Amino acid sequence: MYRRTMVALLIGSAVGGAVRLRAAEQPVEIKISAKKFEYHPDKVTVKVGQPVILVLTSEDRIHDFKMPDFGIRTDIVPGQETRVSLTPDKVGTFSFHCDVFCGDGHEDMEGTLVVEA
Ligand SMILES: [Cu+2]
Repeated sequence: MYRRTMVALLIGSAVGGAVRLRAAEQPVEIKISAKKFEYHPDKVTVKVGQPVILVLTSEDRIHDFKMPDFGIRTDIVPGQETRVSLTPDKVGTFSFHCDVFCGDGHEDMEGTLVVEA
């Protein structure tokens, strides 16, 4: 009984390790464009532990990308790509929003990052 449990644990950790290794090989690039007063896409889904590079652009003026749950805050300047590396280490739904006042709809400029197990 004890032995069987140990074998199951070993197999379980080997499989988990393989998945983690494969996920770590190649970051996934996710493009998000910003304009008054929205992000496109405004919902992004990723896997926990999967390295991600957010490629942020703006179509009109300076916006911002702030995601407090992951300690991210960066300006998004028109005409350039802003790249942010992120490896989500927790499952859940996390919001991001604009942190630079950009006009009357600024307060509604937000989106969500869904991190799946
Ligand atoms: Cu704004």
